[in-house]
Amino acid sequence: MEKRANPTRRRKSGFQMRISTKYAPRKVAESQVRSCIKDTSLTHEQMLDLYRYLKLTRLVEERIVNLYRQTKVVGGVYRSLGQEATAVGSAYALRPDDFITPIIRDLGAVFVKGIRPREIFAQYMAKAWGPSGGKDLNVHFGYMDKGFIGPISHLGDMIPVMTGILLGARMQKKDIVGLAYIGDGGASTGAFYEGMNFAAVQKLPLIVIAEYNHYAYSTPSTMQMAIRNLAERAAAFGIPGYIVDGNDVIACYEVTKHAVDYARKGGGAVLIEAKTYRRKGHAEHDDQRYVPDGEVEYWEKHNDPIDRFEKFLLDQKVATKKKLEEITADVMREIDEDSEWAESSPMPEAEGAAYGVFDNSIVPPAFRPKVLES
Ligand SMILES: Cc1ncc(C[n+]2csc(CCOP(=O)(O)OP(=O)(O)O)c2C)c(N)n1
Ligand SMILES: [Mg+2]
Repeated sequence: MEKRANPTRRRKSGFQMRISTKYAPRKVAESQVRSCIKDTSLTHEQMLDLYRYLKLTRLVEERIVNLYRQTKVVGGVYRSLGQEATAVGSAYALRPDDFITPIIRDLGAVFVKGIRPREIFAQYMAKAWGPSGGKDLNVHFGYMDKGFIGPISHLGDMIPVMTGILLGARMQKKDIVGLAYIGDGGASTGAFYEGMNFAAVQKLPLIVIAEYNHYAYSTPSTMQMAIRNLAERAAAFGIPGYIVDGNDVIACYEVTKHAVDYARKGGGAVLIEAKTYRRKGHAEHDDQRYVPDGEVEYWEKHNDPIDRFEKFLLDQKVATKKKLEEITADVMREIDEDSEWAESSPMPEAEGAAYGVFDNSIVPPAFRPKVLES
């Protein structure tokens, strides 16, 4: 008689067993003030470094909003308010030669990668000295030498791009890991599935951070997906999935570090879902009228990633209040200096638009003589 596998056993070796909730958000009573996980390999110095990045992200974004209201910013302003810990904690787990590709809510990861506030201000104001020389906005720029791959707007497409980079790196015998970010909306695209699947089959060292921040534009995640957790999709690719508390910077670091070590050792791709919340609208122009009353305020009061980390640092005696204030003052000094630098920098020359976009032998006719001369 044909032997049939025990269905219970089969389920155990399937996706249920491969999703780890070790770093997932824990339920706490409303009266309890949340902190961060204590089980960490981070040194005190590294923790203060993380704190600096969190404050830098929040305060740079606040300054950009300020500049936007003065009509000095070109295009929209996208905030990561309330979800800064996801980007900062995860990117901090990488080596400098590893690659990242952020989405719009990951300014914190961009800073961890070594990009300076002045570059972000100049980019938002479309200045000539900005990284894309006024050709594109916000985080849409890249530096290959820093392992920073600028995203294009098309959701999902950076997953197969990063997969390709990692395949190329393997062929060149380079030992790098790639970290790609995706939103709950972006994770519904075909490109996401194709990229993840290829990375899984090839056992490429791809770490994907899927940010469950409750909205894609005005669409709540419950109308975006029929499953509860994005991490469950790991089962479809045969890779490990993790759920992490995206507002706990230490948990975000630890889970990513774990995934990075696994991927670098040849384990292959990993999907990490960060549970967080987008406290602002899609962009500054969005008044969030689709958000239920009190929801934003709830997250602000009970689950702010910076408040939580400050509580952790003080409770664990990693720093005094004075030390944290000093770090913040230092960050503000840098922001003042850098935003002034960007504001006083020039706008691009019109003909610069012809360079660095297309093959210069086929530039638009109006610019052709000048470009061919040079
Ligand atoms: C393929 C594709 N479809 C639609 C859009 C328009 N769009 C830009 S951002 C966005 C919402 C993204 O939501 P999510 O992926 O959850 O990221 P979040 O903004 O929440 O960080 C949409 C629909 C796009 N850029 N690309
Ligand atoms: Mg989203």
